[in-house]
Amino acid sequence: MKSTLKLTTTAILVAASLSACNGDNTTKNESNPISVVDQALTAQDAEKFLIQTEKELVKLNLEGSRAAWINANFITEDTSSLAAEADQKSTEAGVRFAMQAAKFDKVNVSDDQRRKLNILKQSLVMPAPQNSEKSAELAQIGAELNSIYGKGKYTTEAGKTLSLGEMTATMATSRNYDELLEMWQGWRTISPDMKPLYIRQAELANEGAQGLGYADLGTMWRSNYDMPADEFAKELDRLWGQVKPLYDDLHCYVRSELGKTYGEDKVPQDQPIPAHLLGNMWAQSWGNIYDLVAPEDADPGYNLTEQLAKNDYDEIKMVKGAESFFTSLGFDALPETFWQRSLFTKPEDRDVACHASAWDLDSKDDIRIKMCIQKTGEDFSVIHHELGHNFYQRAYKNQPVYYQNSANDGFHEAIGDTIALSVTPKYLKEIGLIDTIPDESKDIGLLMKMALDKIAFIPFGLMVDQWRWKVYSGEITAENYNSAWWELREKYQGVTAPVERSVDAFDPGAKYHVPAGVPYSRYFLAHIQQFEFHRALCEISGNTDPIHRCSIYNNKDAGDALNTVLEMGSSQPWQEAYKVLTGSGQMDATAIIDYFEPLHTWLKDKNQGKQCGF
Ligand code: X8Z
Ligand code: ZN
Repeated sequence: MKSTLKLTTTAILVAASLSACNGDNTTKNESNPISVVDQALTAQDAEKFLIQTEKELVKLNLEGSRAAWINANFITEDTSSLAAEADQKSTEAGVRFAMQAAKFDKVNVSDDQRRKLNILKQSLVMPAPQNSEKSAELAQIGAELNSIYGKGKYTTEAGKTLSLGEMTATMATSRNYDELLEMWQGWRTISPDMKPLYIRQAELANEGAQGLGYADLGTMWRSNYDMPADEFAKELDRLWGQVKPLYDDLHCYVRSELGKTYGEDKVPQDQPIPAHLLGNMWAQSWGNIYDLVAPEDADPGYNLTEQLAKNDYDEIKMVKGAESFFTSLGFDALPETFWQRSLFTKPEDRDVACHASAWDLDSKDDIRIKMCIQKTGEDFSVIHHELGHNFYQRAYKNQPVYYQNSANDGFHEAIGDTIALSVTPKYLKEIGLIDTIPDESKDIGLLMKMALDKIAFIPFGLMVDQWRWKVYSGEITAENYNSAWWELREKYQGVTAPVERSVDAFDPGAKYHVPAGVPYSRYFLAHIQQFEFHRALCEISGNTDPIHRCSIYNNKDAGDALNTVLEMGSSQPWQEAYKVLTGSGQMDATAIIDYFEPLHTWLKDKNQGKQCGF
């Protein structure tokens, strides 16, 4: 399902954006070397082609989404096979559309037509070679990888069989070094079987990308941001450079607190942190170990998971709660079918793809989420994240199918998170989830919790695709898959495998987006963007509180501004959509840096005399 040309984005299907064409109505050969140009073609031919293709896309998308939905909700041989068939069909169509679109490279077409043609040329995430045997193989591999991940379980030494959800819960709450280690290692037993499939998938998709004129698949992925691929990679480095000093101080402080908890023999103070001690299966966000690092005297004094339980929040009430934030901004309530067709809890009797996702089946109103909700504060945020996708999908449904997508894929991931930044103590009190708003002396605690979730994530958000880009370019070869993964984990995150990894290990495969073929830079971007969006919406709402205490709840002006951007879909280069909200066409990390400034000052003080770095 990851490889379909799905111009309407679900969280897991292609986040199609478009290629660079700012102020230039012809495609540059550098980024689009498929130039089987037909000189006799005209703008009228382009129009005819785009109209016809739109009709085919609508049909393919609906068929593909239905097959993928059934497969993800009921993983069996049969549903995987049907999903693979649908995937093959839409990937083959996507490759055909891309090739046909390239024929208009030198034709004088309108800006709007050029944008649609470019979108067609760039939207496939897993392009297949033009050979039906190979496209069938690619689709089957994709289904198989998803199936291995979705069915993944581990039987403990004590003989108990655990799902990822159960292991995730233990990773979040256990403070027992050995128990954490068993969970961490246990989950990674699901992925060695993926490795041969992954090697072949990379070969086939690379061949597909090369057939479309790209050097490799990574270059194709990087070409989707209204700027040349190389510039995009540099943008990510620049943004990371802005955040890194704060990350380094957070890392230093957390490592020293973990040293106090587990002992400095277990957490050496001059080494990367063992990856199983950070409250999360992938050490990607660390909010679950807040209690271990909470600043003395600045604890806000509530725990959202406990407050949800005290207030009888079940899964549906959690989703209703998140929905009501969006409706408070002026968005219409979710349709009845959302409640009837979504999956909110993990069924006991079958395998489902539990990784949270948001779907838009028909580009009209059939929006849904699929999520095995746990009744935690963490999942309350994830629900806001998923609904952000759904409200986006509904807002751009009236765009032509080519533009039924976010401005860039980071936007899609950032919207719900932007809303979740407004889930502040003031808001929680307003909806009755807490009784008192902690005073400002507790701000460092609030900021610490948020930094563990957001700042800790940023280098992870970057390294996943650093790894894949190097795999696709051939710089990382199959025998080095795992060692290169850990080199990047150490380099960017300063975390390390807690035990030596065996030669068979394929640890990247234990992270959903790798077997699912979902590009990951989008989440890095989203973490930068959401703070810029939050700051902009807070300004529009007339906020006078410090930015980390601002909530846009109930503010229709902020809702209108947000809706303007959502409705645009991908009809404009993302820089234009960015300007609508932030006034600037360039991403910038100063909003996130400013947000955490009081914490950064505090961390620098606490880290004095400590040995930092990894
Ligand atoms: O995959 C997701 C969402 C669905 S698009 C739940 N996220 C990334 C992850 O879990 O790794 C959200 C944050 C990062
Ligand atoms: Zn998402």
